[in-house]
Amino acid sequence: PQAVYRKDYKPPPYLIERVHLTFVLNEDSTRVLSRLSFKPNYDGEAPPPLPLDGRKDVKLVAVKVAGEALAADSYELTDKKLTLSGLPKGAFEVEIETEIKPQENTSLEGLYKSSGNFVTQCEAEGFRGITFFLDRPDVMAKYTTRVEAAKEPYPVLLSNGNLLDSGDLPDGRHFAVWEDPFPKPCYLFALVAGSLSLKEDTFTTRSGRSITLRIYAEAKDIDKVGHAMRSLQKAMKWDEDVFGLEYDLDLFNIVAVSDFNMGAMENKSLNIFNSRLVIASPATSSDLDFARVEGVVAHEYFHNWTGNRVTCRDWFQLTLKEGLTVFRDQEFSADMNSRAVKRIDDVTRLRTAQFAEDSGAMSHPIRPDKYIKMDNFYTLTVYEKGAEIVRMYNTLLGKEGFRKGMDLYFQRHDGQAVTCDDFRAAMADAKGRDLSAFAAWYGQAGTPQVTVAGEYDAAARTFTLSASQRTPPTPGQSDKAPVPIPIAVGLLGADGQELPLHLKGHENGAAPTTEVLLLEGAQQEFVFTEVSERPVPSLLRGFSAPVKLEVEGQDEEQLRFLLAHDSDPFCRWEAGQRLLRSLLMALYAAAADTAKGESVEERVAGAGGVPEALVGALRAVLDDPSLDGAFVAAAISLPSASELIDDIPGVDPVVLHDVRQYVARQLAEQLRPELEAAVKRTDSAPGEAYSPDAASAARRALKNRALYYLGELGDAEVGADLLRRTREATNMTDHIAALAALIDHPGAERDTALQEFYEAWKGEPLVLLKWIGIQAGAHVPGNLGAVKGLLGHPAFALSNPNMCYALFLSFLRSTPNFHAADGSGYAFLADSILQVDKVNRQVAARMTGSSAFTSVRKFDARRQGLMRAQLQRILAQDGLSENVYEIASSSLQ
Ligand code: HT7
Ligand code: ZN
Repeated sequence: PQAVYRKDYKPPPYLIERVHLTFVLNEDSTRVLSRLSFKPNYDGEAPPPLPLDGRKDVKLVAVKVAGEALAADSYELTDKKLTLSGLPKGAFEVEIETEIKPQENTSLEGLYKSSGNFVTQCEAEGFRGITFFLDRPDVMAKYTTRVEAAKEPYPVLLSNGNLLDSGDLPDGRHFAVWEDPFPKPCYLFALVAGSLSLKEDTFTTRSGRSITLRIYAEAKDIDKVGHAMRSLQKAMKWDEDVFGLEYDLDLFNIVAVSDFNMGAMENKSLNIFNSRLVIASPATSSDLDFARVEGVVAHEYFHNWTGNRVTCRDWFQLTLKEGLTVFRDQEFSADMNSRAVKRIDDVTRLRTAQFAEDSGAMSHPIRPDKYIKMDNFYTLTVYEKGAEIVRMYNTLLGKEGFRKGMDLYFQRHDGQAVTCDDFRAAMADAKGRDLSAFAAWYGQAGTPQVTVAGEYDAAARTFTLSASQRTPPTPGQSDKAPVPIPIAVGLLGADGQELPLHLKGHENGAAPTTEVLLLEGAQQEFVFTEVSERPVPSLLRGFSAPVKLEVEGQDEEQLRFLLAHDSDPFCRWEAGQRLLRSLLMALYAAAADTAKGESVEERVAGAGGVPEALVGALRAVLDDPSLDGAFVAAAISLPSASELIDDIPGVDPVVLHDVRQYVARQLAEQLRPELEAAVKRTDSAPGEAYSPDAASAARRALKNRALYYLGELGDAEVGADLLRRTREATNMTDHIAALAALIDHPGAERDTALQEFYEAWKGEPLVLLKWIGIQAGAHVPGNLGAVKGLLGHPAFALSNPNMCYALFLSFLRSTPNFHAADGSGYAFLADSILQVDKVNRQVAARMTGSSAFTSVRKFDARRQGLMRAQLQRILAQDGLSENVYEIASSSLQ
């Protein structure tokens, strides 16, 4: 397979101004007629050849240039290109007729069928699976789309923009013509034809225009789209209030489909969603589902400006739209719910999954330098780390400065396809600030490690922070330069109060309680003056940069102090996490030393187990009724194994898992009265109506975290209580949490709860995803047989991405089974990747990329050998997709 390099970018030789498409949809095949108006974009006199992107399964029926059929020597057709030559000077029209078979398209790229409906997915390079085209985002054109289909099975015919015309045709067929007045790249093209129900509402913009909002879903789900509709309305209002951005058409459509490779797609005025991110009801959806629907509906809506009106010049710039839009959706959710808890959740995700990506075989900068399949670069790095880079501009420029930068960005680039440098320039120019050093964040992979040491000089009343940074080498990038790192800092006095800050060189009369230090070089010192007492520093407040922080001289007492007093909720939570992390690391070292006892339990207990001081600090948090329940739930949660693995060379993942379980059990035993009290305090009253609002969700978060810990006791009484809770739950959050607390404890309650869950929800595929996921992720050793059994269960379908993710990605989290010492878990994953690859290459690649296979080197020698053998087996497969090839081959290097 051929890689594409960022350095090779060249503008296209021609641009397309107008696109007229006609889709004739039929049961056996679809005809696509495309009329394209080209204009030259080349230098010189002689028209160069025009290479149009295509795919093997797109059958060329006819091609004309300027109304004339092309002679055989004027075009060349290969599996991937249709190249036209001998073209006229100046502007000209090309007409292309193709035939495709959406009903046989299981890749879910281009035009395909889902639950009997026709749908498209064109990002990143799916449009070329429909017709031959300049399938690249810097070719922006105005589209008119005519859709023709049989009326009875496909009463709804949709495309981008405004409906121009519609009517009946002979033979029970009908048509609709849509026109999109905004120029767009083809990846934002969309078409839907099917039998769908509709919920309609409106939104009045700040300039008084009434926008029609429509959500389409299968009839059985249409009563569950209210939350998505409210989320859309809130998002539209928020974008006006915060960024002054108003919706630009009179109609906004969302369509929910059940077969979709990713979460959703921001096609201009016709967003297409994975149904799991639209459909929500208290009985069938958890609080997390409600929050995700709100966040993703907003994310896709926000793309209308950040992605659609201003798009990417090339796919290497993907973070331009995704990093920025993730930042926007994070801020939206923070404003709608608890800002502190949202930040903690986002940082947890970054540290658990993105940091692992940054230190694995597929490590890449937020703006990658090369790819084989662009689909493999819709990653946590491009999205989540990209959002952190945008957040750093916000931190440095302040809210108003950032808004000015956004205004300038739109003023300069509306209607254009631009680069990450253009965005950074707008941010810099808006406030006259030099942000050129931030270029390093776009080109450098890996997570910087920052070390900070503090020194108090009582006589001089100064406190000096010495900060240094280092980024470890990543594959293909051994030398790393320093990057600019904003470190938000506060200083706490002995009474836990914040001290006023006087940063040397920054004196301007004000004495804030948080200062943002900018670490630009490899090493730097920052001096605070007028510091009246030896302070406890609160560092990296709000997680002001995506780095790993080590604080020299920070002892457990200081961390307990910060956990009890820090006014910055992120740092308060982080203090607890640091205490837990260092405990887990110490216990792992003991557990891995087989000379120290027979079992992991013995070795860990011999090392002192969980210290009383830590239990006491967590007890104080649990008992503090003034704290948000979701914050408490996060504060008593253990850091994920994947966060720890990077710091344990040659880790034995099962021993690490056992250590985490041991600590969880110890905490449950020692905090039992407080956990039970928390459950009692937060339990819903009988018959209480469910509400997804932040305060109610926070109560449930604490209750269910406490129940999880209690479940770890494996106590018969708790087991019976959990089973009762699965039966009496009035909402899915509580039902699934009780089942999750039972799932690792074999016994009658677990089996009964699983069986009853299935019986209750067997008609609801979206709910069964939870049932599949919870079983596949169970930590019960020897569970692989049960997981294999799920593959043959009537609830499971390999062709449905959601089902694959629920089963296979959950299995990856089942450490004792996935990492089983005999290699059976790895073999199962490899078999499954190969099987899925034949049906859907994007899903197979996601299964490969999300697994430990991309981090082989982090594990013990035996497991490395077992994983490598499976990667070799995958690579030896005939007909392996380029998607899986790219990830598997990088993982072996
Ligand atoms: N922009 C959307 C990306 C997307 C996608 C990419 C590759 C393959 C399938 C896909 N479906 C959607 C989603 C988003 O970030 O908003
Ligand atoms: Zn996006």
